[in-house]
Amino acid sequence: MKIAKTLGQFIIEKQADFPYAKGELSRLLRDIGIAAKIVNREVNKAGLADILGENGTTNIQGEGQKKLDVYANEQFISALKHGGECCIVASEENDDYIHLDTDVSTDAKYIVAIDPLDGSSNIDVNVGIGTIFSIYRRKSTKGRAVLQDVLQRGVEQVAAGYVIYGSSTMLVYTTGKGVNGFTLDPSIGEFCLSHPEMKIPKDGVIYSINEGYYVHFPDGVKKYIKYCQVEDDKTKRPYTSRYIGSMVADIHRNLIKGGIFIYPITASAPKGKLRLVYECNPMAFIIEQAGGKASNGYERILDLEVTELHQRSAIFIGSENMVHKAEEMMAYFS
Ligand code: AHM
Ligand code: MG
Repeated sequence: MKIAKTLGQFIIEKQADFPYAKGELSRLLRDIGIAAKIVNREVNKAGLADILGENGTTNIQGEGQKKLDVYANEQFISALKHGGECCIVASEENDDYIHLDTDVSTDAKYIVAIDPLDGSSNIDVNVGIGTIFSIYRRKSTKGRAVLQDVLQRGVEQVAAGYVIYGSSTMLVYTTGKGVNGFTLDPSIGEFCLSHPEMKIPKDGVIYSINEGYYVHFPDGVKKYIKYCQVEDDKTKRPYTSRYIGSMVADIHRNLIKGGIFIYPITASAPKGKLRLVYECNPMAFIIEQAGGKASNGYERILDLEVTELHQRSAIFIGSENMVHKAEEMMAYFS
């Protein structure tokens, strides 16, 4: 039997792609992989351990935190702290960013933004959830890193990835040279290369959007949904609708099969629901690297200016031609 390359082996092999690399980014990615395995262990036994349900706390956006949200947040932060390559971690679960370096140790070069457990509403019902991470190099050159080091545009990311805890657990990441996917082999406890050089089809037949909010959508989105539902042999319409309610799982499926995921602005979320720093930028980087497209309906996600840690954005992401079509309809009503 051929033995697949492990994530650790792959990361080291790819280190040579970076002229400035001294191994820090590789170590950082490795640390995230280790934390993902620990979180996976807890997610998998969630029904057995006393870890389901509410934690009794809320995050900055006023959303109730689940015990697993809090657990995953602690695991990733602690892995990054021990690793020593990350000077600041910004998490969707924390009000403010956290310094991992000290006044006397300011050598760490990387900033990590993380959504430790995305798709929280699916935790208690055994449906796929995920982790999303994004890595930047710090820009400031003196002293400790500052907020501006975190508020970089998505186009500045040096790496991004997600972990999907589903029927099997996968880690998918990019360092700007394509996208590779690794499946956790529980028998050896290693992520093994299973999906090399992932490419999203240019066209797809899946659209993913919470249609329950239809009445609150902008006209361009309503028009696009109607377009998806009209019969047309040439474009294989009507498309099929699939919405899990876990961004990672919805986008992962569309990455493999072709499709579009939309979370637009709505009447109740006038700036969109999803967070630019923790969710939209990393997923946009991955999908673009796989040959797809990501926009807020009008502009490329990765070019958007970032002014706040917990900034929200609308997102249209997936197969290039599908996102392009949706943008055309958004432009029609603007
Ligand atoms: P979370 O980070 O609190 O889990 O929220 C993000 C999730 C996404 O994974 C998903 O696409 C979206 O929220 C679902 O929201 P809705 O229930 O409004 O459709
Ligand atoms: Mg999230």
